[in-house]
Amino acid sequence: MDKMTRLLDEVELPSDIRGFSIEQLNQLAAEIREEVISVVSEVGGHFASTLGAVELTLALHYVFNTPEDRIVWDTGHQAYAHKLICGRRDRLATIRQLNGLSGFLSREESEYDVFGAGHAGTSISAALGMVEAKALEGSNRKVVAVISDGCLSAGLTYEGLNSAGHLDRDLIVVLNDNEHFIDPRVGAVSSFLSKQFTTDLGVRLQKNLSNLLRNLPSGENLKHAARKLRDSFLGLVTPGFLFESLGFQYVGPIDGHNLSEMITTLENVKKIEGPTLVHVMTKKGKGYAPAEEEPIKFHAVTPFHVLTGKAKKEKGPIPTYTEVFGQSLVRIASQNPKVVGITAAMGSGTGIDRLAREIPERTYDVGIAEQHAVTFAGGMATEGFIPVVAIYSTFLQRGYDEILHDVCLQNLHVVFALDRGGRRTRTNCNIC
Ligand SMILES: Cc1ncc(C[n+]2csc(CCOP(=O)(O)OP(=O)(O)O)c2C)c(N)n1
Repeated sequence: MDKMTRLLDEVELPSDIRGFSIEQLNQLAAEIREEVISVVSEVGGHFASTLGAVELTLALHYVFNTPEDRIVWDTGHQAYAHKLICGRRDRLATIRQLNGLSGFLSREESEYDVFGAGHAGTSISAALGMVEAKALEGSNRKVVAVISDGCLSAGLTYEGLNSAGHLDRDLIVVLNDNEHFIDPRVGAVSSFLSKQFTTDLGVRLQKNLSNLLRNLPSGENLKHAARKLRDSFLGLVTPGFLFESLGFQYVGPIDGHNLSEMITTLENVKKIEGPTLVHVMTKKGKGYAPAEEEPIKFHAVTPFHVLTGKAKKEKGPIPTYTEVFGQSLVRIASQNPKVVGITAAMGSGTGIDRLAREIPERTYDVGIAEQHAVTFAGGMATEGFIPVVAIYSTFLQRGYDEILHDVCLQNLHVVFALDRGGRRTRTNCNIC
């Protein structure tokens, strides 16, 4: 494609895309992917999650009047496309470098980053706060929280959902479901999402039951009863059941790479009153084959060759701190059957994955749930086990109270292995 005719060159801010046709938006999505691949392959950074969220980013900024309407991204590692169309294209290559763009969301960086992020699970609570403030002011602005499926393992997410169902305001939650965390996803709720849904059973049932309903003989009572039966039945086989029981209206699932479907759905959702959850299915790594095939490896990358997907810098002979930790833990756990390993969704990052491969029955990945990881360890310690809790230092802030209350004050033997304790600057975050 001729660089001079690129649509991306015409886009400085989201308002520039609102007059685009679907065809143009699709072209823009392809150009954004090219740009993200080109920049991240040079400077490294988070990668696969942004590739999966390109169309979602465009649809949101197309339908909602940002920055007046608020889009609250959870975690922020998937927001490179958002940065590109929100005035920061010229600085994308500085991302995660000293004095460069933040790798996550930053209120200092842009008025489009309405809530700073980096730690997972904050979007629903923050967005609900904005909705409530808006209601007190009598404003009509819309507030959308965009949360990925991994964040459904975070306790804070449920505190937000629970409160939202109770307050019953017009909060829109977009669930970006790519069926992954960094590592394979874990937890009862995620298996609920995948088992019940990705089989397509829900979609087929919805279609079949709706057809059946259409062909029923006339008679309002009969139709009403049949509709209720359809909805209750669907509730049992789609994740809608989970969210509806928390007070949300559930919409979806929709194809997160189909701009037309997403735009129509979001336009409709804008008119719904009360808390609404839109379930969007996306593919992590979309548009770059090596990342689609290995989304875990391409979650965050060092510079790589675009043609092969291979890292530019080969790994040296010296083992990393993470490898030494992982090997040592396996050795110690092999010698002592009381030793167990615990991670909070960071198995590969912390090196606990080595223990998971060697002694899976004594390794626990509890999801993005640091607080739970610490108290869970305390519980095991009361029974004579020696839990080794490996958590990046920044995320263990979540479990600080639990360290004091559920481990220290109770004089329990829990080993904390704090990873990535000393390499972070404000903008250069090596966390994940
Ligand atoms: C409190 C906290 N713990 C751990 C992390 C590290 N982390 C960053 S992204 C991520 C996975 C998020 O999965 P998901 O929300 O599904 O997003 P995806 O990467 O699949 O798009 C994790 C565990 C974090 N950012 N915050």
